[in-house]
Amino acid sequence: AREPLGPGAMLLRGFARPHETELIAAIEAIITQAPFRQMVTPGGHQMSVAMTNCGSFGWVTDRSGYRYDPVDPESGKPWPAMPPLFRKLAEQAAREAGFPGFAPDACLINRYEPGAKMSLHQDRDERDIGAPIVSVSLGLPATFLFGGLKRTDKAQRYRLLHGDVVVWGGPARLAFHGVAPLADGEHGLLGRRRINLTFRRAR
Ligand code: MD5
Ligand code: FE
Repeated sequence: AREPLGPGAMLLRGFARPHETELIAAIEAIITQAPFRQMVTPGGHQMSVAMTNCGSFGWVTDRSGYRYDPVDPESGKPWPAMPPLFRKLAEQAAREAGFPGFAPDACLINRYEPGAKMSLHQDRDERDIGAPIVSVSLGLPATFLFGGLKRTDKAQRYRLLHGDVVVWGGPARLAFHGVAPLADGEHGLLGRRRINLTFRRAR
């Protein structure tokens, strides 16, 4: 089912569910190569969300700033390749939402444990702001905050569940957004965690 959340933002409820087992197996393979880590912001704060990446580029932050890096700074090696299933799923979801031809070159993998959150921010480190971002939610449910183009615009709250996919493009591409502190719970496949994949065209 397609559910518009606002201009340019389309929720595809359960779109990833048929692929849950393969997605989780692929994530497990990625994290043996590039483990989750809690990165530090340029301001010196450790993020509560743990992150890793796959694909040609990975999003990283440290004291020197945010960037897309072809190399994992922890290992000095390229990020694990993006599994073909990831690429296909992101391309299909983008197409359903009106963005045909989406070719992600970066996949940021976020891991939320109970209490982890992501403060309101914009995603503006990608070169082509015309390309959408596709996000895939797995595991525990989250309360997603979807604001406007100004930080002070009132945010709408949406519950994102295991298997939900959201395509953020057009006017939503630069909207402020965040994730409320994760409530504790137990998910049948992922335990006490939420994992979010975000597919991006970085370069
Ligand atoms: C998450 N991650 O649930 C979210 C999903 C991030 C991040 O925000 O930067 O890693 S991506 C949500 C998103 C992306 C681009 C635009 C908008 C939302 N939006 O307009 O609300 O871990
Ligand atoms: Fe974001």
